[in-house]
Amino acid sequence: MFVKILMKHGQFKIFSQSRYFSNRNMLKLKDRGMFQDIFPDNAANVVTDIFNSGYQTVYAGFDPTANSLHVGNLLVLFNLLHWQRGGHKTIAVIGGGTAKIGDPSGRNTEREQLSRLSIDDNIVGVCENIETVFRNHEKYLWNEKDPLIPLRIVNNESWYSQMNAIELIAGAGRYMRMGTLMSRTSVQNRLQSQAGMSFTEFSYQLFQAYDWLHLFKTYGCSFQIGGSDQMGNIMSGHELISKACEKPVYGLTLPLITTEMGDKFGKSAGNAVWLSSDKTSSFTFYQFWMRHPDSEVEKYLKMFTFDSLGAISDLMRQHREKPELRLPQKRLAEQVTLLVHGKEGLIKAQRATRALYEGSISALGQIDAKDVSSLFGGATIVEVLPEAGQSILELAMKVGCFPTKEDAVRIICAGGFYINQQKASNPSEVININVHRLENNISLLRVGKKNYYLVKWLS
Ligand code: YSA
Repeated sequence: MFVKILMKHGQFKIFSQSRYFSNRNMLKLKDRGMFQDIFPDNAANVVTDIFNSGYQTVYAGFDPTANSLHVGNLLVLFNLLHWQRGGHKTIAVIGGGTAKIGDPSGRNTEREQLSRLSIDDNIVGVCENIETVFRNHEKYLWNEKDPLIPLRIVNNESWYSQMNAIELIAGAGRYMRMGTLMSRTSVQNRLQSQAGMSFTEFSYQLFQAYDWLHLFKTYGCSFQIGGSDQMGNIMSGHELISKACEKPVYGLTLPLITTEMGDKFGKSAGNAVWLSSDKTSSFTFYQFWMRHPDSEVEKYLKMFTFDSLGAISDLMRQHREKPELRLPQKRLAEQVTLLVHGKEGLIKAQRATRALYEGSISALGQIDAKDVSSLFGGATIVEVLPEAGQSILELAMKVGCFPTKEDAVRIICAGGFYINQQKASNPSEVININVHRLENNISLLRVGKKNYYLVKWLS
């Protein structure tokens, strides 16, 4: 069997379907811990046959409630990437319309209404995250010759802005039963809480259900994926399409990523690790993955890398022999950072790691002065003119490392002062600009364990 794919230059290329769709049964992702539930409950066997019969179209939605996605959302993007790698068509819905309504799922209070301006700003950031992840995946992590079917990104405001309220309520609304809508966990939790629920948030399910109907009619989209908090909304979409079109559709939910304490990662929980480097630097992002404990790292390698399960268990075997090398943590941090921040971001993060944790002077010399400052706890940057014969003591006093000369001499002589992470214990030693000035035109001074000062040399 063969499929025709439109290439960038406008011509068709014919692919052998069996080769192109070599791993298209997405239910196999259950072995990676990627799926929690499938809806309807008894659909697993039917769905396997559907996957084997040809490519499918799947979507996941992201409400632009912040100007960046976070690592919880990233699991959903990984899942979409697996579908793309399996030769399926993928759609990301940006909820420019639904962000104005506010999804009550997993929240115990009403969302604050977002302004038009901040939603627009957030859409730009979220689209950029998604595009970057898909671009980096194709560039660095897709090693097959066959091209991937590009992700389609749509904003649900594009159909709601063409529609009037009567059309939605009198059309789709008629298929939805109050009893079912009221029974959703997201609704029940809120009705039982003091905060209660506005009609606006109650109506959210109808919008997400209608999105799926729209995508089903427009692109033949029969699958929706989302975190397990999305199950109620996905069930509403299933109900709507089953009644309005009498066609089967399927929902798959993913487990929610939580902290070691079991709290969901996300914006509302206030512990988000963001995908945009403006909000979480590539170094902090890399370190977040490096810090995963041994008990969790295998689970995360399965979810957040494309390494085969065999390669992951080999790595875990090596880890048991030499746990101090932290090989699985390094592999995890490297692969996820490459996907989210690209090669440049990964190099930056690894360089900063060497400079900060391994005391590497050459790595330190390659980091931007501003980045060195934030890396070392926001170290004060002081501009200094190199002067012939300037001693370590004079430099330290100029930069403001010590309140008095007596303190300076005492602490330096006792071995508590460092230049570029090297102990400098002679206060009268003359600064040698060729040695003490690093490639990036800085010197990093340290008093004690963690008081850093950054000298930026003037020329
Ligand atoms: C979905 C479909 C539509 O047609 C329109 C909009 C939406 C968006 C959806 N209602 C929503 O609000 N999603 S979200 O923006 O909060 O999160 C995006 C996705 O990331 C969801 O599938 C959510 O379950 C998932 N997610 C969030 N935190 C997560 C997580 N997944 C795993 N672990 C976490 N910690």
